Amino acid sequence: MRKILILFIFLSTLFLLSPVSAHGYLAQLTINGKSYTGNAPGAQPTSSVIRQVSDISPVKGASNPDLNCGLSAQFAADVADANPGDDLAFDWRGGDDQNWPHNTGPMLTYMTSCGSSSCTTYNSSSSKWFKIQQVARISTGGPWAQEAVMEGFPANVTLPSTLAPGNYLIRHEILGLQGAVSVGGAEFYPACSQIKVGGSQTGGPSEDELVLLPGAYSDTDPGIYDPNVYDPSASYTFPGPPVAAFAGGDASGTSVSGDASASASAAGSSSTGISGSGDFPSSSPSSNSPGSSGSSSSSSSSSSSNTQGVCKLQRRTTSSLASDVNSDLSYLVKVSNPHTHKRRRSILTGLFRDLALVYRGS
Ligand SMILES: [Cu+2]
Repeated sequence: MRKILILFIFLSTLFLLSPVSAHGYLAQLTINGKSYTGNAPGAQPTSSVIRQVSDISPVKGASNPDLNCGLSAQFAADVADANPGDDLAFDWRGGDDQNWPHNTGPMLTYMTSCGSSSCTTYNSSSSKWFKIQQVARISTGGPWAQEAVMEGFPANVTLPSTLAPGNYLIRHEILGLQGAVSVGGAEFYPACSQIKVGGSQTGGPSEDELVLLPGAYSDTDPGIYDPNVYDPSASYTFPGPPVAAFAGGDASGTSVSGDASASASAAGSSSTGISGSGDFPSSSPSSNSPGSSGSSSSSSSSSSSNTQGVCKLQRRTTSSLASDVNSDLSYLVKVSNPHTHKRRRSILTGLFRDLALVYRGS
């Protein structure tokens, strides 16, 4: 009987721990069919347009400096060419190239101007960002658009059709709200890509649509601390500023096409072409001091290192637990990767049922 109890405790622990260690990163960006590969966290960096982050773990805390572009984000060597109205596809992956592990929470897209020179050495830590798109549940009571990313589809975003030419960072962000029923439970996954927009449009945000990141969010914002996150009929309030008017305004946050199981193509495409107000800041922010050599990595806060420490600890705990288990259970470890939650859940449910029968029968 004691053996069964120990087994039961192990299984419960594995079940509780492993989703926590399931995180990920932006592995690829595709612009009008042309793909740019990102560097996995920790990998020797190769030329990319996606700024490499140091770990697949999330940024924790709305005021964490790494909210800017991800954990200790580094400058990338390349820039991707794009044009107003282009379709972008953000392909997020879990660690070990598994599917993205989460399906709860919105996805938001911001941009900022790198000024007159290329984004390759642009420090965005004090930059002013504007929002061009945001998606939540695909319909009232329906799944989150993020669900499609979990199923292996990229998240689709369309550049505003009137976007003025220039050097931009595009910041695609997934919010993991699976723990958002507690204050501080939200997981932030921002990823910055360096693009150069061509054309001769004149659109841009107005001054009051610009925000700092961190700065635009608070840990107690209704869309970040959300006790009703698992209630499908509950309304959701996006954090941060509204979608910039020239990018379609708030309408782009709710107009979605297709269901999440078929495509993550949520909104984006709804840039309505409202002509820009023309007061988009054309010079780079004064805080972007020419001598600043580091990216946001220099401002990596202790809280983010703690976050990574905790995540690594959790991974270690899970794997050492796994190595302790007897060989009969080794297949459980094999299916404990992030994108087989459902399958593992049903296997575990079956095992629990069997254990309960054994228990009752003994
Ligand atoms: Cu995660």
